[in-house]
Amino acid sequence: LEWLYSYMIRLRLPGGFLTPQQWEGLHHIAGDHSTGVIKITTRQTVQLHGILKSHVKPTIKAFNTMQLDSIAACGDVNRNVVCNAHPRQSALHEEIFRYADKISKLALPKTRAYYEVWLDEQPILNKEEEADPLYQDRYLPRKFKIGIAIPPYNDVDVFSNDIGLIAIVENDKLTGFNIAAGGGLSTTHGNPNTYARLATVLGFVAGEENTLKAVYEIITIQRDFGNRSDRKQARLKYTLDKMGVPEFKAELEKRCGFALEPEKPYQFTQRRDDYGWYQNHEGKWNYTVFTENGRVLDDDKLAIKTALLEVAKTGAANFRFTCNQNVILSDILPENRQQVEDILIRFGLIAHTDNAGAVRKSAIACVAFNTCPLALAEAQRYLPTLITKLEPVLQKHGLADDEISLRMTGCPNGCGRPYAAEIGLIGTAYGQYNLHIGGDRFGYRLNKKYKENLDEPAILSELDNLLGTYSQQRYSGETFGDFAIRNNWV
Ligand code: SRM
Ligand code: SF4
Repeated sequence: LEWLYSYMIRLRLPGGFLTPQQWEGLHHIAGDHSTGVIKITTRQTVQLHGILKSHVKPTIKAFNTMQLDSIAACGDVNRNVVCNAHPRQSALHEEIFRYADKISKLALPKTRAYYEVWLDEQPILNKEEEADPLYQDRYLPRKFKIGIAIPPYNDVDVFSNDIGLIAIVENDKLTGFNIAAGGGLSTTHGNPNTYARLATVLGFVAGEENTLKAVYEIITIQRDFGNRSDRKQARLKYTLDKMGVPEFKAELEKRCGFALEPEKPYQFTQRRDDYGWYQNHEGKWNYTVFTENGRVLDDDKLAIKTALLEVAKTGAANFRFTCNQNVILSDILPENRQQVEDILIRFGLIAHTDNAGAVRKSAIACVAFNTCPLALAEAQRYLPTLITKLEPVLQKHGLADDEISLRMTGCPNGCGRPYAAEIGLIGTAYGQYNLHIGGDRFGYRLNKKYKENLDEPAILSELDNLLGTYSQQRYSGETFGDFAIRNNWV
């Protein structure tokens, strides 16, 4: 007898896009092979949990019939490439969004092992044909992440990536990208050599060819210089800090064969999702559904999973996932909007999205218990309850409509990017969290630890005090994170 092993499968979805047919297929695969819950992740893709060992191959095969794969969604390789999700964010959205796919392909491992192991492809015996110019025979020292942002929107949290590309649009044309390197959020409790870091902007790169070259060569620098003996020091952020930014940049320019131009001006003014209906420049409609912590399931209050299936069956909307763990029903022709809206109304999704509070709609929680083996505390199963208890506090202080970013993780790995939130709750033990404050609202500044090992009453009481002072003493328009810094709380 063998243990009853069960697995999680995460899809590679550059830019987080599925056709309605693919969503319908995903719905059924989730039902046939997993717990049935479709989880939208903080990197704009979906994962399924509880896939029993005997179901792994059928699941991967079923995805393959829909042109979907999970290659490099985990492991010491470049991960899912994220890009601003909402098509209305720029007339150039489609052009910029396509970079996610180009970069994903550029950094995809060349080995056919996935096809051989899971899809019964016949192995190629000639080793030379398998040589991978990027990963060679050793992959990367650690996972590697790339994000693309279109200012003023930073829903991808661009600076938390190993490489962040910031699209620069001049005279309605995409001229290139500011390129940032060295973002990464994970820390380890009790290990002072680990730290969260936001990416440093190195400069501007014009045109597609040079952009892809620069991305590629940053990966090769990490491949060649990254720490391969200590996994806690192996991310690009440590490589960059060890080399120093000037030396890193010089090495990059040497490998690229061109110099980076000085960074171009840009500004981020929004990180949360645009909920509800928005039309893009072509007149197509998009509806962002509030999907709390990315969990798509039917429960006794809301049949969100069935509702999304109904929408998919109309064929009228694509499905785009956001790094805030929501789904956008997108690219809907004006003549099809009513049909989709009728479904959303019938299943209560519009009321659900409209009625959720501002903090709840800006919040993120990682998976944590009961599937994450690294969890020390609850996150997605608990944050909704905590917010329900926090809402009267916000109400009391007149802050019910303040979109304060609140993020929770079950451990310091930072999968819900809590270090880049105005309020971060980072699990230390069951029911206990470190409270971080002082991050900014748009992803430019990390927060800092304010109090350690708080349980629920302590979290609520601390936040009651802090929010009370903020509501009384803030300048007009000042955010909670900025106020915390001005007040020297951290
Ligand atoms: Fe993560 C490991 C879930 C985004 C930093 N992450 C894990 C694992 C696979 C646990 C494990 O290694 O056994 C978690 C699976 C839990 C489960 O039961 O499903 C897990 N990470 C997630 C997701 C699903 C959280 C979510 O609720 O959405 C996100 C999936 C993203 C995706 O689609 O690819 C997720 N993880 C992140 C992010 C945020 C981001 O990338 O924007 C981070 C922080 C950014 C960064 O990488 O610095 C993150 N995850 C980690 C780390 C720490 C990495 C490090 O540098 O040390 C680990 C642990 C590790 O790699 O050793 C980890
Ligand atoms: Fe698991 Fe920790 Fe990531 Fe949460 S932050 S999903 S607990 S590894």
